[in-house]
Amino acid sequence: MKKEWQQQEDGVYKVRTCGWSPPGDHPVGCGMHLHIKDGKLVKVEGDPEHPITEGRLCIRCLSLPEYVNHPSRIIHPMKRAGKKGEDKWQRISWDEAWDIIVDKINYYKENYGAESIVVFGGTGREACLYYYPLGFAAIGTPNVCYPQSGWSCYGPRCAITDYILGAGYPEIDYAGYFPDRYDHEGWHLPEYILLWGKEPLKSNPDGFFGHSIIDMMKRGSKLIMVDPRMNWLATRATYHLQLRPGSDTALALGMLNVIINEDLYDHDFVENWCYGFEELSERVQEYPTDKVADITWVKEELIKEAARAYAKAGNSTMGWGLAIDQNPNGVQLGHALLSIVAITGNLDVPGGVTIGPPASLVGKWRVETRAELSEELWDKRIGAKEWPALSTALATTHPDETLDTLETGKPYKLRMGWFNSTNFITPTCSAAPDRWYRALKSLEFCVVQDVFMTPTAMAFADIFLPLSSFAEHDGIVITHYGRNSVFLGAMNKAIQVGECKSDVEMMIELGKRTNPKAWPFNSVEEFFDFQLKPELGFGFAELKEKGLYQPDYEYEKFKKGKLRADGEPGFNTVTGLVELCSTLFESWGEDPLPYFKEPPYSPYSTPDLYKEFPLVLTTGARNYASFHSEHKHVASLREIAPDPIMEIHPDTAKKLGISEGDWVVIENPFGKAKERAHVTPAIDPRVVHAEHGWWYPEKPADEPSLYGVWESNINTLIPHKHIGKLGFGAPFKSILCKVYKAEDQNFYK
Ligand SMILES: Nc1nc2c(c(=O)[nH]1)N[C@H]1C(S)=C(S)[C@@H](COP(=O)(O)OP(=O)(O)OC[C@H]3O[C@@H](n4cnc5c(=O)[nH]c(N)nc54)[C@H](O)[C@@H]3O)O[C@H]1N2
Ligand SMILES: Nc1nc2c(c(=O)[nH]1)N[C@H]1C(S)=C(S)[C@@H](COP(=O)(O)OP(=O)(O)OC[C@H]3O[C@@H](n4cnc5c(=O)[nH]c(N)nc54)[C@H](O)[C@@H]3O)O[C@H]1N2
Ligand SMILES: [Mo]
Repeated sequence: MKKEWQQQEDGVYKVRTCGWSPPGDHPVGCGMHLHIKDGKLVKVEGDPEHPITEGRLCIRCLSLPEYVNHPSRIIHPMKRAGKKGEDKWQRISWDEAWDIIVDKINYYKENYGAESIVVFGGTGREACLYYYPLGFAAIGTPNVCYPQSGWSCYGPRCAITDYILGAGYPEIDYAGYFPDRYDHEGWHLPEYILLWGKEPLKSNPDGFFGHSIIDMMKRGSKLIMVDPRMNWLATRATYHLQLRPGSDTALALGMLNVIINEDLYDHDFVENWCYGFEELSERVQEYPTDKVADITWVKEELIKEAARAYAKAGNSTMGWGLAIDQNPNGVQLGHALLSIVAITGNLDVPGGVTIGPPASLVGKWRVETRAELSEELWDKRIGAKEWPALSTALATTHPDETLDTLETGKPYKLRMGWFNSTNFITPTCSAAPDRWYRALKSLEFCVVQDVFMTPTAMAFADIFLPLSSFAEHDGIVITHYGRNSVFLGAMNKAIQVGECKSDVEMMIELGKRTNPKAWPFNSVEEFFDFQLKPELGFGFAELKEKGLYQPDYEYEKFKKGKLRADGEPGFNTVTGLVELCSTLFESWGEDPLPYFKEPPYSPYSTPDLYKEFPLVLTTGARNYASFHSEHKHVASLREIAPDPIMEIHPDTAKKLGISEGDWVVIENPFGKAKERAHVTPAIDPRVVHAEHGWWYPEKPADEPSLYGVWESNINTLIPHKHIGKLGFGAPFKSILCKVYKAEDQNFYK
């Protein structure tokens, strides 16, 4: 029977869907039609009726048929048939795979306790909703690990928001909640959009559809960009504050200095809804704009003008990006940015910054499954006691402590690993991947779920479980992982490739074998009904018919008692107010007010090292053609981005004898990586930028090559455990390095 979301035309079967992963993506839920012919995905087209993306798609979705039909995909379960690190595998059945895995889980639980098993998961792909229950309720371990040093993605921003605002993830108000979008009555166009360390055109981060920025620019919004690199948006910005990487907190405090001293703040909001304004006012006196200009390399007048423009506007919004998280001083930065938004009266108002309710929509089940673990077992979670600020907000281990545990066997030895959605010895989800690589060798038995063979799977997997792409499975997309979701979308299965299964299918199948009472679902539909019905009153079949569901938004929730569990007006914090001065930070031994601290390695914190390593390195700004380590084997995407690119200013390049396209070595005392120089005035002469995520599927698979994973491994330059006092943030976006032309220019020989 023809459904609303399926159509038949000229032998082509079209399925309407909202994408998530794999291949990697954050939950943007881009609307598209998958064209299926003879059981094969042949084409992808944007869905013009999708209220957010309106038919627009990026090249990663457009090239999905190449990814899905790729000859090197692994489409059956496999077990290792040689030594670890050797490219020898044997095809097995799902039943055999589950038998081996369940035997091993039982063996480690009985002999060493469930805590000897660790589940690793990567960024906010669909899998990130499910690796917690996979660990807590199917495997039964408290150790679920997001291995990026300092948990440096999204988690810090969410935790800061929980502690300072008691609310769900703050996002630019782009009218995403409303079916009539920008025409919605009561919605206002933001006059200024402040984008801080975020480039949403390329990244669509955390479920925010980046081209909404363009939509709003077309309607008249102006931009303030805070970014050490010139990019497309910065060229169109009214103000571009091209700061020294890692000096951000000083800049934010300098802007607060202007806003407070020039009396540009919203008195009503500050008096009624903020705690600690006096203390904050005193603190910002330590950051006059001349001093801040010296620290940040941004002209004093520009800092003043941008702060004034933002504060004086009728309403302004703010998008904060990864540069907040990847900074050991990032908690203070996030605190300062939320303070700017709050005291200028831009919180939870039309065209300002939206905030979600404290409890997330649908996604909260993932963390609640920890009720399956005894208190005694939960107490064994690695690093939880040592890092309470991190472990209160996030249900994982502390990433850096997890590496220490692997290296030392303390407080206990980890023996089994499950890699759910991370390929983290490539320069992705870890600092010091060379150390992780050596330490992970101590794991006796590992399971990897993935679509393709990766360096991580090649090095560690004993069992490889083949994963289906989003074209091949049912699912739900929840923007912002449920914390401030503008919509929920249906992912509709259109095809089956080999014996591949989704994360949800695998999790349920394993759970049924290991802990059946927690997994009563007889189908994925039943599972999604269980997720949706209590919150929304409708199930998965209805979501499929609708295509997507927008929940609407209520502004000024803090005035109406809609943010607190007790129904009182205010915010869900200790004081009931926006905590400009944080009672929780103080209770954890941290300064309750934002302050600037130099990056651990910088021209000013390590001047001697700076003499030998005279460039500030920032890494990982996104490009359209890949998602972290993914897509390197998709030929048409590789044609767009064939090599790892580092950016260097023409003056610096000239001094170093480097020309456009040269292979160069980027080096510091921790490690080195080879990338290709792009000589560009878009970057400050004192700063370089290098891409992350590079490996080479075309290079030898066997160890020691592991697909050339060590050749361009930029994360070997990022040291382990240089994290903030509360356990968050690491210097991925600001470290020192030197750069020289590589002796061997024939990289792909
Ligand atoms: N130097 C530097 N390093 C960085 C960054 C940076 O800016 N600079 N950014 C960091 C950030 S923010 C992050 S979040 C990390 C990301 O790091 P990771 O999330 O570890 O990224 P990948 O290495 O791409 O690993 C993802 C693996 O999961 C597979 N996969 C894709 N989709 C799915 C799915 O739905 N389910 C499952 N089970 N698997 C899937 C992919 O094929 C891939 O092999 O990288 C970090 N690394
Ligand atoms: N195409 C694609 N999209 C992705 C990803 C991907 O790999 N590919 N990864 C996803 C993931 S996991 C994440 S977390 C998001 C991240 O997405 P974003 O939050 O947008 O972060 P980035 O792209 O890392 O960097 C954004 C900007 O920060 C600037 N920047 C660098 N250092 C600093 C600094 O010290 N201070 C400031 N203020 N700015 C700095 C960079 O120049 C860049 O323009 O993207 C997601 N989307
Ligand atoms: Mo991320």
